[in-house]
Amino acid sequence: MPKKVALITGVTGQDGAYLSEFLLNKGYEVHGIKRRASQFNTDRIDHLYQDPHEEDVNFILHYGDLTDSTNLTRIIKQVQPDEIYNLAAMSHVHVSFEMAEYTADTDGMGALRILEAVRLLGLTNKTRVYQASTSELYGKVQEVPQTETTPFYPRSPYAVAKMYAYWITVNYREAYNLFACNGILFNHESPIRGETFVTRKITRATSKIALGLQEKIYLGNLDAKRDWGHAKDYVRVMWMILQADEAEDWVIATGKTTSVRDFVKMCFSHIGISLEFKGNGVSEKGYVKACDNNNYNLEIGKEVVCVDEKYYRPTEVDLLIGDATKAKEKLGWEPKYDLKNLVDDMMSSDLKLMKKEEYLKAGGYTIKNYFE
Ligand code: NDP
Ligand code: GDR
Repeated sequence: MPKKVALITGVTGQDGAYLSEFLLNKGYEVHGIKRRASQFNTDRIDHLYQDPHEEDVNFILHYGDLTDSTNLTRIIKQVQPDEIYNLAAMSHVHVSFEMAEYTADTDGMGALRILEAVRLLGLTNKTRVYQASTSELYGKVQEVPQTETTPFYPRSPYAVAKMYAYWITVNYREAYNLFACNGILFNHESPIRGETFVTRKITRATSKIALGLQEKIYLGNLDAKRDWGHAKDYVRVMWMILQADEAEDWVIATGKTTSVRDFVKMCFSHIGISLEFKGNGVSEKGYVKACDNNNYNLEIGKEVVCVDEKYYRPTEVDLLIGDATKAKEKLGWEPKYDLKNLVDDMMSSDLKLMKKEEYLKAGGYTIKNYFE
């Protein structure tokens, strides 16, 4: 059997890294598109790197960008993929309000550029396309839990761009019989989640506060509720979606929702510290209520969480909770991680990282050394 060939856009991101590992383990030849950057941006996939001078190389990187259709067309022509996973995106909802046009170009038009390249290259019968759609499409709450039939009401430039990508994927499926699917994935996190998404921001800060490297964390809306799963569970289902008999759209979620405030409490509780919150809105604060861990010397009553309204969004998505019944019944997908396991995984990893930082700081190694 010849090896299956996959092309992943956004290979340097959280999902791109886990998906690459997953597909390589399945025996795929994996091609990834990475952006040129002034510094190495491949931390998440460095462990998968294979020297191109060796024989039988199965992990191959190409420079590219979703805003450049000639580049995308050339890579797809060269790679002749059986499966394309379009994961690349300007994926930060808050930042999309600052970079609305770029977000539309990358997240919306980028999907069209991929689909159109597949069509123009005559690959519609060969290549299957996965589009990284999102629970942000639901936006303003219409119904809960959200399913494949819940109406969309996007609440950010990011979500509006992703809505175009969603429908153009459906349209290419219907118009050209292309095997193109949307995975409507709810939030999924991991130890390699980007540091400015709220879960990772919290696990990093909790670890730093516990080790005395940081005083407190500033957050935005503590009332927002999200359905958080583990990225490892979610990349597995991306692959399952493209192995299905029919091209369809799928909701992927855990079915449980948790507020940002409770997520903070869970992270502190992982290290034996309980918090209490007082006040509301911008004046709400989180204090240490009890500390049952002798390794961490946090005094009772210490203020560790504050609200800064600069993290509020012009329009917010208040409540996401997904119903993945269709994927469970038709694809046989089941998540292996629950929220507690996710918190444990992220906290253990960030505690290790921050201990390394503490060690380097104690030894006098800081970024300032470069400029002295
Ligand atoms: P990340 O932000 O971690 O990764 C995004 C990837 O896209 C990075 O590799 C980034 O490159 C790349 N990228 C950004 N802009 C461009 C561009 N113009 N051209 C080419 N590549 C680009 O996102 P995730 O891994 O978390 O998410 C993967 C996809 O799934 C995204 O499309 C996201 O919108 C979507 N999604 C994510 C969910 C989640 O909870 N994680 C939930 C639902 C959908 P670089 O490393 O150089 O920045
Ligand atoms: P989200 O993730 O917007 O759901 O998009 P994020 O972690 O950024 O925000 C989740 C919720 O937390 C609230 N929040 C904060 N968010 C951030 N980033 N920083 C803060 O300090 C903070 N304080 C409170 C937010 O207001 C929000 O309600 C993610 C991305 O991965 C998208 O690409 C993906 O499509 C969706 O998940 C599903």
